[in-house]
Amino acid sequence: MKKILVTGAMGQIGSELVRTLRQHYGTSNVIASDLRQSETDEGPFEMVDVTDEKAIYEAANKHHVDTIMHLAALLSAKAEEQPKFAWNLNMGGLLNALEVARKLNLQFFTPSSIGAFGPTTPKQKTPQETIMRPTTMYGVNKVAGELLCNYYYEHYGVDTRGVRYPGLISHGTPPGGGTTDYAVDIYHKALSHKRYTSYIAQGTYMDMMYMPDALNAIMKLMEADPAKLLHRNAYNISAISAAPEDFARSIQKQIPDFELAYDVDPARQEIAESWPDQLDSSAAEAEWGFKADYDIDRMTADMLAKLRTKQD
Ligand code: NAD
Ligand code: AKB
Repeated sequence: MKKILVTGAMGQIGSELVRTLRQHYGTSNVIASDLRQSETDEGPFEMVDVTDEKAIYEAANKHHVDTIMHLAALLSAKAEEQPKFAWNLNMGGLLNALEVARKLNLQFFTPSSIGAFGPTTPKQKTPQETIMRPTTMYGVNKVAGELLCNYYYEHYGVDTRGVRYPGLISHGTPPGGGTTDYAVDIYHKALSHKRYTSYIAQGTYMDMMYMPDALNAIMKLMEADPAKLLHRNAYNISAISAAPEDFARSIQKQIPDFELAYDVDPARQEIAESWPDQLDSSAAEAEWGFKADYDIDRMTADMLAKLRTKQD
């Protein structure tokens, strides 16, 4: 039975990952940690600032965990507004968490992102191994983070594992300031206003994924046979390549009078244009059986149904 410390556990991924992990491994075996505490969360929680290595160490040691899932980070759009702060949090936090994993001999997961790629990367079927010259601070952090995780595996034998997540779509905790956040907001506005104004331009494709597929990927990867993991830091995974008009078309199958307008934000548009349209996830499929269950229409139906339930 695993015992896991999750950093950044109150965020978009963490809040749902903690629930899934607790269903799987038992509530007392999953320790949520963050700078802020949820009022509704009922399992073990520690207030941990990841820029403080001692605080991570003490939480991990106190609960005798065998795994760290490190999620605390600043996402792409916010990181562009505060690049130095982003570097300190994204790189400093990761280094601290890896040091704790090394000292306590813990298994380690942290997500990379499609943001690790840049404008010179092939956009279609982006290979597992290809040009990685990102032009954002977030992307620089993600590439360096992948390399740092590999360093800890190669030099210290820490069992580090990671995926390059697409933009994640979920109905729980709102996203924290990324470029792909529009793909969550569009569903909320479809129900509340039957209209959405996109800050990303028509025809701008990015990789997207529904949260249940993202959570399944973590569970599968962390339980995979280590001998098969040739690309452990970090695997391309992919589900839905979509532009704003694809979300609109999918929503219109459920809400026929939904309308999409555009008011492009140049800063986030520039980031979006530097990212791939769709990753090739064949290494993840071959090495640990990655598979996405949700296409855009299945995701839309589920998102709208879940959001309607919350409105009632
Ligand atoms: P989020 O912004 O929703 O949540 C981040 C959490 O970290 C927040 O709860 C915040 O309070 C916490 N945090 C911030 N600073 C902290 C600190 N100093 N110490 C402790 N906690 C701190 O982010 P998310 O979307 O859940 O992303 C989690 C990870 O997944 C990040 O590494 C992100 O880059 C990666 N990722 C996310 C997506 C996505 O679409 N959500 C896609 C690709 C990769
Ligand atoms: C962001 O837009 O910053 C994130 C990501 C794809 O990493 N959603």
